[in-house]
Amino acid sequence: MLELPPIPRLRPEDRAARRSGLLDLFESHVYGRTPAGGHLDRVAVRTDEPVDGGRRVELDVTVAGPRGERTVPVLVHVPEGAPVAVVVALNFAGNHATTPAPGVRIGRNRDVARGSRASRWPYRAILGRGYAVATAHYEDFEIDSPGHAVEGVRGLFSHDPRDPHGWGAIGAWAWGLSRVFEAMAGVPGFEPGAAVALGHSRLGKAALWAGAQDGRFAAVVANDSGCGGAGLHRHRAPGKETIAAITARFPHWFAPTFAGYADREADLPVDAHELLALIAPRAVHVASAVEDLWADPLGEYLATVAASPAYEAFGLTGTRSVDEGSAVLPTLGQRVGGRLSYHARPGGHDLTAQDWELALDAADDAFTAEAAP
Ligand code: GTR
Repeated sequence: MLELPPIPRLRPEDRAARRSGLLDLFESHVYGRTPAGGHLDRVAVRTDEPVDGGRRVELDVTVAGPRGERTVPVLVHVPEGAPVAVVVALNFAGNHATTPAPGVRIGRNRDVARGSRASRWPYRAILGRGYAVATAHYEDFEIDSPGHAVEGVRGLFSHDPRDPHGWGAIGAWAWGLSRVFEAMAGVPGFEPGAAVALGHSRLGKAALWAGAQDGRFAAVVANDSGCGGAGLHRHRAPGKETIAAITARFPHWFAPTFAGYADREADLPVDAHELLALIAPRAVHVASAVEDLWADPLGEYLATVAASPAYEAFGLTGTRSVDEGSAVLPTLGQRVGGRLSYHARPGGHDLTAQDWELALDAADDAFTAEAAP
């Protein structure tokens, strides 16, 4: 029996206090506190050229904190005409890995081939749907291994690795997503419209945490985000990643306190459905791949079911009504729900063209169909 902290039915005047209490719990027990005092410092345009369906723009984005600054290359694709929204998404291997285009500058991963991850970045299709997309290599914000906190974004602030509530790399990547969004104002002649934070896997965790903290993201897409993302910690399933497993391999992702919940999932004061609820009434789309047992697809779906009351309180729909929120996955390849939605597709851990298509359907619905409250 899955016992979760309930989503209370609140009077509108009590929502702000509940929201800040929940944010505080996620900061203290999961991701750590994002320090104040950082900002986007400046944006320089390096290249701006036409591509099939729009333009490709490369930016140098300089972010700063009290102890210094760093410059991150950002690759932007802009559609023809006014975009519906801009999708802000970090990538794993470098901007040049997202496209075979010869002009895109090679990043820190010199041995990664141009376009080697292009299947995850169907730019032509995204532009065709009227969306802009901005990406940066996640390790340009924060190196993804323990002991490197001084080299990345966290090093721009005073960072004490012994602080039990200090922020981890997921917090730094989430911070980076907000700065990339702000940098879009530096793209000549571009009005971004709404913003969507999107991420796959560990970067899906970061997208959710960015959306929970930054209300300027009108929608969040978390693809195969699993443990520490949309997956319910309290859901038991064979082969899934647990708090013990994730904090042993990736201690640098979270606040040090989080590891204390290894094998004590029921004691964690929050669970993933409350992370989704923090984003309500803004749109959330959770995506799973049915063979990706490590990310626990059913635990991700059940998080959306459990978070649905937070949307229903605004007169919006989640996924609870789907088959009365039964404990089986909805039909593969179909998006279910409303402002909070879900899909599972066949296959394994990946970000595919089908994932993008269904995610952009969710964004289309959020920006056009269900009127904003
Ligand atoms: C795995 C990790 C997952 C997920 C994934 C990824 O090794 O255990 O939590 O984040 O990496 O980012 O691809």
